[in-house]
Amino acid sequence: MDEGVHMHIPPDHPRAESLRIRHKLIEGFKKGIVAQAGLIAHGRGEAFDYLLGEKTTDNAMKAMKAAIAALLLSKHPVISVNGNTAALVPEYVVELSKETNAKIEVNLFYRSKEREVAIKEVLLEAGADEVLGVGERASATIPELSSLRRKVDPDGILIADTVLVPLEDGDRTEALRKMGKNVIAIDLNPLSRTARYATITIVDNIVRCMPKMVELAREMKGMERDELRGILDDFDNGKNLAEALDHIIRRLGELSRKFEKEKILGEGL
Ligand code: PTJ
Repeated sequence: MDEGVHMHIPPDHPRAESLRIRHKLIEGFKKGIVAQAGLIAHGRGEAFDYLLGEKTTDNAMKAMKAAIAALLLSKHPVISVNGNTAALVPEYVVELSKETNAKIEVNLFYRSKEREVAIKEVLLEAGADEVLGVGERASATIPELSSLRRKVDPDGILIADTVLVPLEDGDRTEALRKMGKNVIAIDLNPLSRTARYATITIVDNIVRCMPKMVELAREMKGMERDELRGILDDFDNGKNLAEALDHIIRRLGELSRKFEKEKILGEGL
């Protein structure tokens, strides 16, 4: 059965929102936007989101503020877009690019001509004026990177000082850092190589944090450069990742005690 056609999500289903997001990805996959592996990557993200409590944490907010400060202070900020990001939050990618004067570039791990073009189309439909990194435009190369993510636009990621990379693989984050760029990662997995290599890691779901980042950009773009610099200098990614892990540990501890008390485990067996 084609669950895309027959799927009906009851609005009172306790996990309706999560099902709606899955459905967006399945639709994105059918339209040639999302890679097969993108569906699997989403499952890993969901698992970490469960552990986090499916809410934006204080430490994610702190990372978002530092990220917006970095984007606003940069000369050539670029938002890198892959299949999952294009399927889930295309309009917020466009809004964020407008609020921070960042370019938008398609950059794919599983690069194919058809997917590049399909993703560009989604972004143009969402209101983008320009989309870099498609076809002949991806003519420059990130050194020391063997995946197809190495192909970048000479007017975009190649000359960027700051790159926002939602849902990333660790290799490219490392390569971009070696090129002296600031990397802002959005990754629900605080243990990933991406999370550890990035300059700023936002441990949150892209569907929750992208709208918040647009709001923050609107609030912060009137700030003095010194104030923005202060926010960025105060941010410590190692400390922030540790806080994300501590949040999960604390939460699981509380749940464990709750389950024990309520004898939820084994109930009805
Ligand atoms: O579109 P392409 O060709 O560039 O391919 C994209 C994928 C995602 C398939 C590719 O980059 C990949 O394989 O990524 P990884 O190594 O699986 O890493 C994806 C990371 O994103 C994982 O650590 C997930 O926890 C995280 N993730 C998944 N969904 C979300 C997420 N983080 C934030 N928000 C999400 N919705």
